[in-house]
Amino acid sequence: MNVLAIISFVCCSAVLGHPYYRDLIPNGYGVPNPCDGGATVWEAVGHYNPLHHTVDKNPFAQAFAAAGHVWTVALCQADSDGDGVTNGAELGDPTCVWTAGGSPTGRATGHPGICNPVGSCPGQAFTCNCHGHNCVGK
Ligand SMILES: [Ca+2]
Repeated sequence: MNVLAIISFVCCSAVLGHPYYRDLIPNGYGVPNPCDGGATVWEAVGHYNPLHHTVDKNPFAQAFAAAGHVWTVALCQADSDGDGVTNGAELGDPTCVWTAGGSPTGRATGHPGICNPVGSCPGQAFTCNCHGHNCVGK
């Protein structure tokens, strides 16, 4: 019985692993979807598909991983998607003071991994309405 409980725990922890990351960035559950003007939330923040954890990770996911999955001042001050707005400003932590479990000073107004307006960054060939792999031109 204990073995079954352990297997169940390992199984479900792995499944929930990515949503857990949303707890580690400010306003992780309120990142606006740049493809619909923020009418919906971009759930898979680190990915190019708003709803699914595809293999195509956006530049913010890569920077977040490089920071050890910790919201650091350097990560906050960086502009991972290259749209001229820092990750912190986009996620509602413009002064980079947020820590996990705390309340952000503002709300998320942009996506840190998807250039806004979409398509305006030379280094990112992402297009909206891509639901699957290869959402960006390589
Ligand atoms: Ca940015």
